[in-house]
Amino acid sequence: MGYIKEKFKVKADELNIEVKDLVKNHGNKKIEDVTLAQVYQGMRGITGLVTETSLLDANEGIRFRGYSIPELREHLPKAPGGAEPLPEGLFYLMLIGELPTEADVQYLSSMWGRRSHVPNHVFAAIDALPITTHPMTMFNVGIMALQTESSFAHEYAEGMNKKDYWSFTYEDTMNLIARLPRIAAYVYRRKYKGGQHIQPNGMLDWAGNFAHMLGYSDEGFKELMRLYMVIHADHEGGNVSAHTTHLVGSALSDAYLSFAAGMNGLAGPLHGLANQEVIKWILQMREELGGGVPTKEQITAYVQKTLSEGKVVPGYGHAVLRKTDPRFTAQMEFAKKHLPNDELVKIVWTVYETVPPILQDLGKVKNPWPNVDAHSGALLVHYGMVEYEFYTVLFGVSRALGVLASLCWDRALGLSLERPKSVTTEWMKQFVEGK
Ligand code: NMX
Ligand code: MLT
Repeated sequence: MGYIKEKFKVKADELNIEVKDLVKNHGNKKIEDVTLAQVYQGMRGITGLVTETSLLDANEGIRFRGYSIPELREHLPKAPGGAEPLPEGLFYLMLIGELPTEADVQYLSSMWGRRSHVPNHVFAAIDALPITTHPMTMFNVGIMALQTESSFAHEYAEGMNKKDYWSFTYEDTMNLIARLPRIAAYVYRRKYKGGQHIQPNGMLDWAGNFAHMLGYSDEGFKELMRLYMVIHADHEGGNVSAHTTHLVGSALSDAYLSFAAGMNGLAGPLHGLANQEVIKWILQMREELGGGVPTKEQITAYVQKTLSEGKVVPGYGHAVLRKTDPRFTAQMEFAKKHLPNDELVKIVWTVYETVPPILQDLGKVKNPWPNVDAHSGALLVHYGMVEYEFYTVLFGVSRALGVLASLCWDRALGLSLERPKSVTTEWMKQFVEGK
């Protein structure tokens, strides 16, 4: 057993004792009341899940094991000569609950490098799809094809003891994270680069190697990938991709099946697909207005048109956040440092100055501020990645870090099958009438 796995087991044993004690001694404590509106409106605000890896504050944004994004950028180990945090370090933090050392990060980099082999039938499954297939569908077909490699599914079929669930979930997690960049890069190069694939470079870190396999040698793009993979990794447990992975995992579906389910949620336009929608919206606006950086007045008119057509303004609003997303701010800081004169970036910033008051004036939008997806496309286009339908795949590779670290915790804590109660509207009507 590797030392990170041993360390995880020690942490999990400790927390298991605390959780058993909490449930035994405080299990009847009421957390909050649930209203009828919450049941109809996406269960917003109902505390119904435990996720160890991160916690969201509506006004401050995400903290990973207590660390904000600016703190992560300061404290997590960097690549040689780099300034952005390595995602390996964030994964370690989310899994173990402590900041990693340089050695921990190197251990993970080389472990994921060693485990990154993808069997040929996965590529064959992707190749069987028409080239017009959306990259998220290709990505997910690749993940599903890779499920043949699940140690958890194999051991379960052999009659695994429930005490070992965590161990094989851990193995699946490490193998899947190691292989995802290869699958994602394969999808990208197949769809957009004539199938000219690039072999991995075992000397690079996980995100640097991903950038390399995508075909980007620019150090700036590698740095962007490191930051991108860190900031998209986790957003506590209730978001669609995290919650879905957790829910499907609660049926003891293995990490491959659970993560693929989460990725199908990420592919929705109100969730991860919003990153492609943002750049599509901006490019269409720029084209309609004849090029250049539009004025605030022009943007206002374009936003009004979008709203009048019954569409949302992509990249703005959030189910939980009530301020500018710190993930947007981190990308803005990256842009100020590396590409302050980029035209698309300037448009993103002018949209940021223009959209919030318009949404606020609608009187119904609870959060008029930008989310993570409002900025990412402009950065990617700058480095030459213009194929915006691919953007959600990048989000997905990153999201694996958080939701799979959480899945390890789910199995280590022996969390139950998730099965909330549902009722009919007839039941609701009778309840309201006091019957
Ligand atoms: N543009 C226009 N209308 C909006 C927007 C927006 N950006 N955000 C919210 N609204 C509307 C929303 O459609 C709803 O209208 P109605 O009552 O007519 O159905 C009303 O405002 C109230 O919605 P909220 O309670 O503020 O938002 P909710 O929690 O339901 O939804 C989002 C959150 C994120 C789905 C919503 O803000 C949205 O559709 N934003 C645009 C899509 C987007 O950027 N999604 C990415 C989220 C981050 N991620 O990566 O997952
Ligand atoms: C996310 O990163 O998952 C999104 O911001 C959506 C959410 O938190 O609900």
